[in-house]
Amino acid sequence: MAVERTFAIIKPDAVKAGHSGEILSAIHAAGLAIRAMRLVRLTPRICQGFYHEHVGKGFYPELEAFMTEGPVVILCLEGEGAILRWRDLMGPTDPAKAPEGSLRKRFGTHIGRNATHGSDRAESAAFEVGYFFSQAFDLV
Ligand code: DAT
Ligand code: MG
Repeated sequence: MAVERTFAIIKPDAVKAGHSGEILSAIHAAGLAIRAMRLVRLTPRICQGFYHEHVGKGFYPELEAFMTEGPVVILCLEGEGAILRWRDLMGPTDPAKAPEGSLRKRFGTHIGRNATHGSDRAESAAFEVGYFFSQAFDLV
């Protein structure tokens, strides 16, 4: 399996509830390396660009309101098969369907407030890492 980079967010619900440390611990325990990390507050415009594939869907206004309601931790993670491994650690989109021990089961409350984000494939990982982080200054 190839070494990959993926993009992750600790969403506003998890940051506000004080779960950032436990989520970072899970990243370390899984052997994923942190290549960039920053606490930021998304604006509606930044959120629209990031979630461009979802703009116009019925749930998008709720998604934008949630993602801009407070600070988030943005991360670039790296490791063997990092894209799928981070998705597996998070669990599925809906916390109600997530397995015991997964991050969305532990820290999410429902599909609209699900604690974490992870890129779903190589193309979105490349776009999302580049959307938030600069190769020259942020990625170590
Ligand atoms: P994922 O975050 O698992 O990649 P996605 O890309 O389909 O899921 O959707 C992005 C986010 O939008 C998701 O984390 C939560 C929100 N969302 C998706 N479907 C939703 C729905 N039916 N109702 C409310 N929010 C939804
Ligand atoms: Mg997605």
